Amino acid sequence: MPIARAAASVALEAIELRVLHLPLVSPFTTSFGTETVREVIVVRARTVDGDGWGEIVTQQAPLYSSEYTQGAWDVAQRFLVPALLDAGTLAPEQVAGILEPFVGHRMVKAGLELAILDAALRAEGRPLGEYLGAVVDRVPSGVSVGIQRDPAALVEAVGGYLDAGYVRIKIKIKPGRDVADTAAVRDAFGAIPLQVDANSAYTLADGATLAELDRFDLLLIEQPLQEDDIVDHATLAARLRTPVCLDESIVSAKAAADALALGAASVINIKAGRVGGYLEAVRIHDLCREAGVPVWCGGMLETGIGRAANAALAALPGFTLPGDVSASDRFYARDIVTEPIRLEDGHVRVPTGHGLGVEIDPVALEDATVARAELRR
Ligand code: NPG
Repeated sequence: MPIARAAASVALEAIELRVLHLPLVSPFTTSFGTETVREVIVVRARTVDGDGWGEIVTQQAPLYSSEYTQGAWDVAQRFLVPALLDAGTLAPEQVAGILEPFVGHRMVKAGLELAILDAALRAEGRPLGEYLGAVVDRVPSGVSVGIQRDPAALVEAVGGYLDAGYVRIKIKIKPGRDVADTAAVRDAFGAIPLQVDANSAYTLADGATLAELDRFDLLLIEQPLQEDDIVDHATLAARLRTPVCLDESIVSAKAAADALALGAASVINIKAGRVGGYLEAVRIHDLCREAGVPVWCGGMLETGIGRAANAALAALPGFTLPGDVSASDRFYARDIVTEPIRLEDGHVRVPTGHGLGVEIDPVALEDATVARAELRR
C-alpha cells in the first residue's frame, strides 16, 4: 500500500540541529552496554509555511550500529543539510533521493526527512498517520526490558511493566544471561507474549544455547547474530523452532527482500532510523505484507517526536505484532513534547493532530539542549 497521496513541497529556509541529553528513569542495559542518559539529536526544519520536527536516533557511541552522535552531527552539517538547503523547495518524497549520493548515515537521513515531512504535513493540515496509511487509531504497546542485576531483579522489573498494562514483554539477552533469565520470566508470569533480543551478541557456534530457548514458546528471537551474518541467520533459523526476527541487519527494503529470499528471518523489526526514514519503512512494511511476513515497530528510546511518528507507523495494517512503542515515561521523567505519549489500556494512541500531532515543549527542549547549530540557505 504505497503512500496514497504525496505531500506538498516546502520552501526550506533553515535547519536547526540540537544535541539533547535526557536522563533515563533507570539505566538501560543491552548486550552492548549500559545507558543512563539518552543523547539524541533533534532537527527543526524551518520553512516559509512553518516548522517541522524530526529526531536523529544515533547513540553517543557506535555500539548498536556504526552511527553515533558526533558523527551524525558532523555529516549532517558538512554534507546532508547543505544538500537539502541547496534544493530549496522540495517535497518530503524527494529527500531520500537528494541524500542518496551520501553513503550510509541512515539515521541522520531519517531525522532530516521526518522534519521536512512534518513541516509539509502541518502546512497541509494532514496527520502523519493518515499520510503513511494508518488503519487503526491506537496500537498495542510492548516494552523492552534491559538486562538486570540477576533474574530475580528481571522478574521484578517485568512485573512492574505488566502491572502498568504493557501487552508484550521483550527482554534483552546476551551470552550467559539468556536461558536462566528467560526461564525466570516464563516461570513467574506464565503464557504472556514474550520475546528476546540479543543485539548481535551470538555466533553460529552458540546454536545449541539458542535452541534451548525453543522450549519457552517465544514470539521470536531478535537479531541473534551480527548485522552482516545474513547467511548464518538463515542457517540458524533452520535449526530453531523460535522464529528469527532481524533488526540490525535490515537497513533497507533491499536488505529486507534479500533476508526473506534467503530464509534468514520470518519476522522483521522496522525502525525508521535504521532504514533511512519513514518512507523506506513503509516500503519494507509493504513488501513484508505482500510476502505474508509479520512486522513490528522497533524503538530507539525516542523522544516524543520519534515516539509519535512510531505510533503512526505502527498503525499500518502489516504491523501485526506489538511494537516497542511504549509510553514516554518508560524512559523519561520529562519528555520534550507538551503531551507525552501515554499508555492507555495497554495501547498508545496514534496522534491525530497535523504532522506528527505533538507539540514541542520549548522549555523542556531548551533545558535538555547541550549543543545547537543552525544552517541557513
Ligand atoms: O522502546 O525505544 C524503546 C527501546 C527498544 O530495546 C529497544 N531498543 O536494540 O532495539 C534495540 C534497542 C536499542 C535502543 C538499540 C537504542 C539501540 C539504541
